[in-house]
Amino acid sequence: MRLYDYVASANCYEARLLLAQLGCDYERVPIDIFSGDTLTDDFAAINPTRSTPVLETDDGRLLQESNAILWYLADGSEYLPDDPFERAHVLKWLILEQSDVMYGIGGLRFRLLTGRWTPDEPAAVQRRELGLDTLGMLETHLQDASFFVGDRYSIADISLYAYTHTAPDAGFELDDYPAVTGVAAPRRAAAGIHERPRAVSRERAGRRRLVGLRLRLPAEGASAEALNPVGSPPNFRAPPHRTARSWSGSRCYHWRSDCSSEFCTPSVQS
Ligand SMILES: N[C@@H](CCC(=O)N[C@@H](CS)C(=O)NCC(=O)O)C(=O)O
Repeated sequence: MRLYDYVASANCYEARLLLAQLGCDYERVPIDIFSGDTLTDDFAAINPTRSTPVLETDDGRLLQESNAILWYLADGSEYLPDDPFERAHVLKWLILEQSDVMYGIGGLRFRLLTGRWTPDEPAAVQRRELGLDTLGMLETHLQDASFFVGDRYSIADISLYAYTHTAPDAGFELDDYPAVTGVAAPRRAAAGIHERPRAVSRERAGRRRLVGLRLRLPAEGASAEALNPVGSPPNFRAPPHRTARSWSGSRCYHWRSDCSSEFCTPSVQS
């Protein structure tokens, strides 16, 4: 298997995390979205929406979208329930991850870290409100539950963990969400889940304080190194703004390199 992967993307991190927890061998193909790697014709053939992650199976089939990748990899494993109702709830959380967590936290994080927005401009304020509502929603759910679906860790926990754990990068105070941040250590221990490996947190300690989310790895989880956490390439803070064009039918799409899918949405010109 092969994963086309941008290191600072939490969408990609989801896939890396599950691959590590499943113990899958795979080839990681690093994609640098700021160097134009997603803007080439070769990459368009891999993913017409020009975003990462993309999974390539051993027989050469391609699967795009982080949550679709999670679903495919987890099917038949302990990370995706068999029960149809629980599976539907997993799907519900994957949808909310894209609509609310990624939009309200991930997209805001990207724009603030890259200096495209300042925290007080209207668009950022609007995203922040959504992010706060979303963290509140997650907090409310976790006050009565150890996991997002049923009584065990699933891809819903992985998906929601990905951008939620980067929320301090976007200025969110995770201490305000104790159920999300996991002050309930005894419950975590009872559930047989770890805190995030220290080595993972250390990498980011220079930029923000350590957080110990409750959306945790199973006790038998892979090593911190194998988890290959969300990284920050040197040019992450000051990327050049680039555009590229591709033609599809009679429409011209202008693509902009960004770390959020709604930015990958083409602006259509006649
Ligand atoms: N909905 C997509 C979003 C993926 C996405 O936005 N990926 C970003 C990195 S976080 C990307 O590769 N952007 C490439 C670009 O904008 O050129 C998913 O969940 O996989």
